[in-house]
Amino acid sequence: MVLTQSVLNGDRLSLARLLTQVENDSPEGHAALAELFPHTGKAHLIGVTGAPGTGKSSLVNQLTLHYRKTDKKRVAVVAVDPSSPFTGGAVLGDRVRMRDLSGDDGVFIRSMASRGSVGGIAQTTAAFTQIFDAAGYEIVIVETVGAGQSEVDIARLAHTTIVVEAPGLGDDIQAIKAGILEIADVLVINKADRPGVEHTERALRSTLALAHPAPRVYRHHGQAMTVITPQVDTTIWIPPINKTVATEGKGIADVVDSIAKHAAHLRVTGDWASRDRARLGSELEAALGEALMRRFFQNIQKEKYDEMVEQVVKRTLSPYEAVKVLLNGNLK
Ligand SMILES: Nc1nc2c(ncn2[C@@H]2O[C@H](COP(=O)(O)OP(=O)(O)OP(=O)(O)O)[C@@H](O)[C@H]2O)c(=O)[nH]1
Ligand SMILES: [Mg+2]
Repeated sequence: MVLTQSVLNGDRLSLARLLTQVENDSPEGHAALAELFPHTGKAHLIGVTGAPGTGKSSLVNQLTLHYRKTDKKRVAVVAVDPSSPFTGGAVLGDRVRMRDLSGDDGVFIRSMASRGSVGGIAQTTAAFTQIFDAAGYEIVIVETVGAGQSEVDIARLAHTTIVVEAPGLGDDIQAIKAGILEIADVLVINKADRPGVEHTERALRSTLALAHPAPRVYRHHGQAMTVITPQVDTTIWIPPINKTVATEGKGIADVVDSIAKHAAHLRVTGDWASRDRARLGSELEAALGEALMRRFFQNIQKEKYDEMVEQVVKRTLSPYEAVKVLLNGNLK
């Protein structure tokens, strides 16, 4: 297919066109995706999530600049905005902040508004990352606002998940509640120029300590001595905490370093492969579920289905029993 070939050749216009086709769930988009799929599996997928306004876009901007300048890596960014009912606001803001990167052929930035995708946000995002991967972007960053399920979805999508916190939002407690720390591979406290950084850091550290008991530190003649346990378990990754001022580009190299260390850890432990497997497995499952639903509705008379809904509404059948009838024709 011509489109696939030009995407593989690095043609930006074709890439943009393909992304739109995939977003619209078009047959051409699906066909191109299938052709590109064998070319995927090379990119490092990085998820960036956190509460609104913590500085995710600013951080992504800086990370991208760093990867371009220092590592000469090609970077693609998908900014998912599930909360915004507008297509303007946040997306435009992101574009403005990304202006340092415009005109760079090694960078591709794409925003995705909440209702922009026909096939569902998680699936479209997964497809986008595959297209970028096939097109030769070595780093693919996905930014989402942490809003419940979306951050779990992103964790499933990424090799490395970065959770961004900021002081003074009172969100250190919220984040812990939402279990966001469970999905974090790297923690970033952005806006480290603001008061309350120490408090946020302390809160994060104590939560992390609960999840990953650290080696004990003893005081001996006033000197801190870390007790090195004989068998240090190298298979356990403890999320590092990095402090940044994204607007000034401070602390970015440390975050890049944490990301690289995490990638190395994934490779050594074999978790890179298992994350790939989990991600592709759940993608397959979602596609299968969708196909089965479609097939089911193609093969059932609308009247029969409506009749089942009616019985459930009347409480003569439970939804569970109704499914049995729909699938088997009777309750057995
Ligand atoms: N003081 C300070 N302000 C920052 C820093 N990083 C970002 N900001 C500002 O915080 C605001 C939000 O930054 P964004 O990068 O848009 O944050 P975001 O998390 O992407 O926001 P949403 O995508 O809307 O959730 C902007 O006004 C930034 O200029 C920082 O390190 N220090
Ligand atoms: Mg943003």
